[in-house]
Amino acid sequence: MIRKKIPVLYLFVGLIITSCSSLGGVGGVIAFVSDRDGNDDIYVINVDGSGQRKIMEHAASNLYPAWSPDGELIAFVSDRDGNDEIYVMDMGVGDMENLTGNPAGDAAPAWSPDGGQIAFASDRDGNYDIYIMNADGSNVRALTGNSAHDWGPAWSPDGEQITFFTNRDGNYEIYVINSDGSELRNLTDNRATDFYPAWSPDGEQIAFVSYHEGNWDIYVMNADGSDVRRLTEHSASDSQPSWSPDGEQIVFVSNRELYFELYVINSDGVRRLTDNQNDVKDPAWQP
Ligand SMILES: [Ca+2]
Ligand SMILES: [Ca+2]
Ligand SMILES: [Ca+2]
Ligand SMILES: [Ca+2]
Repeated sequence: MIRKKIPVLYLFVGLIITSCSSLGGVGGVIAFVSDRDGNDDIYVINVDGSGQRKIMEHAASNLYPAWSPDGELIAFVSDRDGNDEIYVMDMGVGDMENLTGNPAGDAAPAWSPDGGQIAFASDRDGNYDIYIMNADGSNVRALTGNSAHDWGPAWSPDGEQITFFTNRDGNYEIYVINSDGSELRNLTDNRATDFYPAWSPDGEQIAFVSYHEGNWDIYVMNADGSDVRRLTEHSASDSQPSWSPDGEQIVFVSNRELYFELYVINSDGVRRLTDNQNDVKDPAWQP
C-alpha cells in the first residue's frame, strides 16, 4: 500500500517545486508524452525524478515535443485544428503558433542546431518525406522525395547533416543526408528494423533502435555507421533514445515493467525515471 502512495506524493511535491522555480532541475529536464488523462499531452520531469507536470492541456492530441537549442521553445505536433500540424510554444509565456498550416500530416519536428530551421516529416506530396522549413514556418522545401515512408529527422550538431529513418530498401534503415539535400546514404543496411536515430551532442555517434537481436534495443554507432554497439540488453521493448546535453546519458522508453516508462542509461547502468503505471513516449532531453 505504501508503494502505491509514493507516486502521488512525488507528483505533489514536484508540482510545488516547479511552481516555485523556473523550469530546470539538477541534471536537466525531459519532456515526454502521456495519455494518462485520456488523450496525449506533453509533460516534463526533472532528471532527478522531481517536478513531473503537464505543460500542455488540450483535448486534442499533443505529441513529439522537440526543444529549441536554447531550451526556451518546444515544437510539437497536434491535431487541434483538424489534422496534424507542427506548433511551437514559448515555454516562458505560453504563446503558441501553428507553423505548418497544411491539410496534410506534419509531424516529428527537429530543430537545427542554430535554431533557425525545423526539419519534419510530412505526407503533403502523397507519402511521408523529410522537409525543412524556417523556424517561423516559411520557406518549406523537401529534403527527400520517394514513395517510401521517411520519418524521424534529427540534425547533426554542426547542422551539416540530417539523419532519419526510411523503409525504402524493404525494411527500416537509418539514413543520413546533407542538409542541402546531397549525399544520401544508408548507415545500417541490414534486414532488421532500424529506426529512431538521435545524434550525440559531440556529433560522433548516433543512437538508434534496432530489432537486430530479436527485440527492440538501444544501439549506438559511429556517425559513419561503423562500430555498432548494443546499449540495452533486455527482452522488453526499448525505444526512442534522446541524449543528455553532455552526452553522458540517454533517456529512452521501455515496457520492461509492464508499462512504457522513462528510463535513463549511463555508464553506471539503467535506472527507471517514471513510475506512472501508464504508457509514456516521445522523450526529449532539454538542451
Ligand atoms: Ca498539417
Ligand atoms: Ca517518402
Ligand atoms: Ca535495417
Ligand atoms: Ca530490449
